[in-house]
Amino acid sequence: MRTTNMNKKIAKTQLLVALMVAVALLLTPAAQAAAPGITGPTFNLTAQPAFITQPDGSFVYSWGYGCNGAPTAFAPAAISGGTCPSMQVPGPTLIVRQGQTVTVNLANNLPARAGNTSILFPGFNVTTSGGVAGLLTQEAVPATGAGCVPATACVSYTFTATTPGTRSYYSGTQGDLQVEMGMYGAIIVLPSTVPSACTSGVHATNLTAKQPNQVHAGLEGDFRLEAAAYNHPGACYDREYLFQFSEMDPRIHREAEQVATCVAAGAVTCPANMDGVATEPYVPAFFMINGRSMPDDMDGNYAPQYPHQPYNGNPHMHPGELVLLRIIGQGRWQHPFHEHGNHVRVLARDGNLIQSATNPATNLAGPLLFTTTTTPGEAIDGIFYWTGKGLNWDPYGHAPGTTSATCTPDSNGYNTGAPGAINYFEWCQDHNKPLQATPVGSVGAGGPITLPNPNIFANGAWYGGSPYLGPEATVRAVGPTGTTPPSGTVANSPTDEAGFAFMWHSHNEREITTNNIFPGGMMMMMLVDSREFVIDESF
Ligand SMILES: [Cu+2]
Repeated sequence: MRTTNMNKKIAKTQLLVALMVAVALLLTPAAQAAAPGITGPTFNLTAQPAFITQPDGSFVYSWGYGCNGAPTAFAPAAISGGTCPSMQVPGPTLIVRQGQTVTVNLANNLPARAGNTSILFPGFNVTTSGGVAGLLTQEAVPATGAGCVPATACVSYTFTATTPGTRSYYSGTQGDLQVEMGMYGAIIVLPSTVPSACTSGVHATNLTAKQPNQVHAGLEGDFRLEAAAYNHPGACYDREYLFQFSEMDPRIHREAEQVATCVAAGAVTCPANMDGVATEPYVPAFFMINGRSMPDDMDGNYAPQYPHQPYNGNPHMHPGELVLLRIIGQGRWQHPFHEHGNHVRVLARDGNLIQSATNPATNLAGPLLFTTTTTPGEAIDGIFYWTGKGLNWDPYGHAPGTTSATCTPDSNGYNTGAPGAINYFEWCQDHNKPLQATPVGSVGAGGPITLPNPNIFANGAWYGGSPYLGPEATVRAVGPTGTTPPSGTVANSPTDEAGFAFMWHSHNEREITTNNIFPGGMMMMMLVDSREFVIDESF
């Protein structure tokens, strides 16, 4: 991995240069993420067709679950403007509390030739009512009218949310076709009890207490669903994201559309069902995270341009925070998802917290993963952590010599003595070290990178011209003349994002394409923002 730096507003489509590169960027604060969904414990869902879009301009005929009427509520509460359309891919994220009795009522509004449909909830003891018997569970027959007409067009699934964690749900009927068509989603069970260690100090649910500095007080919302993923002190977290991996073969979708819309005329007869739609050979062309491909996944949740793909994939964090990743393999293939910047510490698989055999109350035993596997049907909860330790340069470039940027190392080397400090959790050994090796007029020892000569390097849209990041980058930039910034240095506004980004992507690089065009597919950017930047995921 090499590093470069960029200090300018960039368009999402320009991010693509960043393959295998950790980049520092400056974005307008316009990207929400979190793990949004709907709350129950009763959910009224419908299965319907619609077209989803891909960044190459394709409209892909798909089937998905959606809300049958308005949901009870949206979560997290800090995100407003939630939508739950009658068809979406992935299906609505169902958010419930451990111990609740969950009921999911499903109406089958798929095309008649799609036949029956159903939902499986692996990991739960499900009782069913209504519908007709199917191979794996009770199924709903195609509706012929509004509501449950016939009555067997609706089916109900009821179960107790016995244990917390992230799990998938998906069609239990003709799964090779229906899951491919988009019939999957996630269920998140929040723990009934949260350890006190997860709601105090740096993990306080009161963000004013958690981040009391002058910029954040009262400004930065809490976008978590809960303060801990499990009732265990090792499961605290500060932010959370849900990523569902899947892939699509457009040939299958095209054939299903042809069957669904076929009109018999004269000698032309139509297939009675989807049995003739071959699901092999399987040649996927779209590789999606939460139903979207890069760069669409970097637009906001509920962005109006994706009426049937409401969820994005665009993680954010401040240094030192614990980021909960909820990852599900929803497709047929396994996608090695690589979180650049650090390994991911696995908390649980399929809602099973991995605890130490000898000291389970305090110690967890999940592995550190270089790539998080996305085994089809499997869900992982894991913690991602990043501080900037060991970079050998100061990724935030706070104003030198000011009291706000004093870095006093704790026993681990981090500036944690004053949670209100703007550079809380900075790695003090690199404090004030510029990115650039021995730059003229810079403060402190030089960093690891030799930047291009400012006289030949075009400063501007991609590179601000300063060897520093952060709000002080411009004023700290000093050119060869000793006092003035390099020609063309682009000023940073203190309120602009000037963070550090890691490309997170499938390590099967065939999968970071969209319909064979690079870049695209399973790719996103983890944006690490120093704390002067308010991460606002509410719009
Ligand atoms: Cu990589």
